[in-house]
Amino acid sequence: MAPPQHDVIVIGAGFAGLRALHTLRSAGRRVAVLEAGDGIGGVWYFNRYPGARCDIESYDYSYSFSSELEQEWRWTQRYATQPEILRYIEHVADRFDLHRDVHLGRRVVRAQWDEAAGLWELTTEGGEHWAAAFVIWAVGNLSTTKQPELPGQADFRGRILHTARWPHADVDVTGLRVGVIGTGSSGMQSIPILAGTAAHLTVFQRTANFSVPAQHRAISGAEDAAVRADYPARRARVLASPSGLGFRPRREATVEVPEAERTAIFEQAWDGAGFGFGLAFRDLLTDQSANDLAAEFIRDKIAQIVTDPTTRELLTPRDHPFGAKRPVVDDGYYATFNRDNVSLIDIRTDPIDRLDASGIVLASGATHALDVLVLATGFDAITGSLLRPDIVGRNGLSLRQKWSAGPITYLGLGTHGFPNMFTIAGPGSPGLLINVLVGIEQHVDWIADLLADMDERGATRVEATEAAERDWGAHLLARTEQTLYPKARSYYMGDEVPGKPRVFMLYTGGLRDYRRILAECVADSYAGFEFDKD
Ligand code: N01
Repeated sequence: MAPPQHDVIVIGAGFAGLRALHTLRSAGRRVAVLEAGDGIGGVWYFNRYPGARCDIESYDYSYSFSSELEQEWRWTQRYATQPEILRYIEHVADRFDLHRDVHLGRRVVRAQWDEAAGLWELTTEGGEHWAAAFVIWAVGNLSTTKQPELPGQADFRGRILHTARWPHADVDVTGLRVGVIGTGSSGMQSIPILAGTAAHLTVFQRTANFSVPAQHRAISGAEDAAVRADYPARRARVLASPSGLGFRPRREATVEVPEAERTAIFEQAWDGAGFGFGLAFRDLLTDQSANDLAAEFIRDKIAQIVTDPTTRELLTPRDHPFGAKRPVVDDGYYATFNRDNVSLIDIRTDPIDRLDASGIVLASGATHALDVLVLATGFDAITGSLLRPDIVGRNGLSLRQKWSAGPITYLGLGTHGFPNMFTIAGPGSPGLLINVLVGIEQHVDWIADLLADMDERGATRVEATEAAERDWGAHLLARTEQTLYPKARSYYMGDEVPGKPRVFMLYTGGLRDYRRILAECVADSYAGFEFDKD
């Protein structure tokens, strides 16, 4: 084999992969990014469904590494829409000349560590071979779509669309009968928009979900100027906050706050905080009584909004704590069910049996004629895109084998048996429990520093030790047990895919603690990692 042309291969050209390319290339490394899609942007390239937008404020869901970039980009909305985010990503790629090292249409299907050569050898779906000393998986937590196998799908004469594989050309549902399966963020964001033009919209709901209003608004020139003048302080507030959103939860226990004051705090958060509603108090995800109060507040809101009693009850979440399953930030979701052209079907009590030529047939025999069926059914989350390729480490150990009972990592960055391999914002890290942009930048900078440290040591190989990842696993479990997360069936726990191991896959201790732990690891000469030269 010819000598490799690259020091580092990064898989994925979303926010994480592009940041890794820029940072590592700026440090003088030869980097290539392999991207399965036909364009850059990762989830923001693929998730083009109507209403798709971020639920973290635009300024905070942006790169922080360049003050010039901060000053020259103008966000127009409090929560950026998918097209605006994709334009931003394209701008970054042009601005930092990233395209030349991004190779599109390359789905990596195999990665094999060659112990003698000290290289990762990668194979793409098209049969190309790539090699590099280091490999970084920047494949995202929510990128392998879940397409439920519905019997009779081939018979259906209408169109089937997945929210995360939405066509690039406009989809016009004017005058059509539309069905949506799934009421997570994608479903709840798209339902109000689809209802606006469809002749009839039928929502097939399995689990009622908590949602808080996004309170979208345009960003005025004055607000934008104020943010730009204050960017460093804003970034500092984000880094000091537990979730990377810049919100500091109140210190008091929820139940200790007098009822009238507590309700006023919830009202204020409902009216303005968007996703920050969940951070109104510090203990909403650790104390059941506190959580009950927040959940009841939202149930009351639903009761005030939805007029039909049967629909209202169906939309009211009662089977999990607020926030233990990813809550949604919506724009008019509950009110949409007051429209005459919208109906809600409870597929928990009357499951979907099959599709036939004209639409959905339920177990009871009831039929719903459709022209378009939207699958808002989500993803094989967190580990899906890491276990889809065949990743083979030292001594022929495959990642699928190693993670057969759930992901095992050290700090969410490396895993024993897989030298010179890193994951960004994936399992074992805070991942998507925090502002993932902050998590991504933190990981990329940490890896860049580690590689620089290896240069100084004269080391060429780095690998997490077995003991370190065992301790980290125990720490993850201990932190999770302090929370209400295990009380919900969620994709955090692997519940979204039948047969997936049921373990909580992320670090729940928050951004500040995680940053401290990563800094301590560095200060201790990268304790928990082994090098071929110390
Ligand atoms: O996916 P989901 P999503 N039969 O997994 C249902 C991020 N995101 O694409 O709850 C019937 O949340 C499933 O039902 P149940 C965000 O992190 C962010 O909506 O399993 N129903 C559920 O209702 C989000 O959390 C933004 O009972 C089936 C839904 O489909 C994550 O992406 C926007 C089914 C899936 O919900 C994923 O969101 C969009 C089946 N076989 C997404 N399988 C923003 O930034 C699944 N369901 C705002």
